[in-house]
Amino acid sequence: MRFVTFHVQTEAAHPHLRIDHAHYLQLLELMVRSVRRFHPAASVTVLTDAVTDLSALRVPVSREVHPVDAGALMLSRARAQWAHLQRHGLPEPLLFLDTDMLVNADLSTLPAIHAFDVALTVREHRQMPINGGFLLLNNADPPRGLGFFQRYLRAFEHQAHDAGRAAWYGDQHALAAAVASETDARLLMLPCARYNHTPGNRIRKMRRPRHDTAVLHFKGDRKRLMPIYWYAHLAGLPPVLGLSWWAVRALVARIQRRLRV
Ligand SMILES: [Mn+2]
Repeated sequence: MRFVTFHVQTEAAHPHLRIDHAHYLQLLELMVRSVRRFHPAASVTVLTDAVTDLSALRVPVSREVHPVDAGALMLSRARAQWAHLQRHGLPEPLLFLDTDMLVNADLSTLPAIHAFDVALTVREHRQMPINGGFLLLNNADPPRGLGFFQRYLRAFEHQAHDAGRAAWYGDQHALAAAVASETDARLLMLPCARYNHTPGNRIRKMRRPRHDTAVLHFKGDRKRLMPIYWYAHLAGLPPVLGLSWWAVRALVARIQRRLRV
């Protein structure tokens, strides 16, 4: 199984939040570690642009450069994903996932359990029922999954005259449109509660391990919680030790920031 994410160093930060590149790389690194914890042999590819500096990453990733329009990040991501698929095909199942996610279970069992070409995560949300952070393509019948992706990208390009949508959330509208009109690919709709879970935005929500959750998604300012969950439940330390380790690191980082300004 292969894992592919997207990250660029850009000033056009998400409207809901501003976190700097160094911080994003830390999250990306934890995401990669979580993938490797449950899939030791898996490769992780980062789709990025020519100028983004990934040298601070302390985990092995394949860097793949694509053209990126900072004003249309999500559309650029979809185009880069499509270019990746055209370049490599689907020799194995491939999961496109966000950098602000932690993998919390072995996902390679999904293709063994279900017959599908494309797996997406759905939630109760009228405008955006499908979250764009999780898109799994199975390799059982590659043309079907690739066909779906091409129709998704076409739907995205079609609505991209709306500049806001090309920047953020356009992927989710386009996915919903592609799903609604799909006739060929076998779609597997997975519950967000299990495969794309957004935890409560409280530090205390990180206390317990989520054994029922295969993927955690630290949206918006939940990103600050991602290292806490990692150190408490995935780093391989006893939770109390992991949490203490996180607390010491957070304190040191805060002091370093103070000293710098
Ligand atoms: Mn995300």
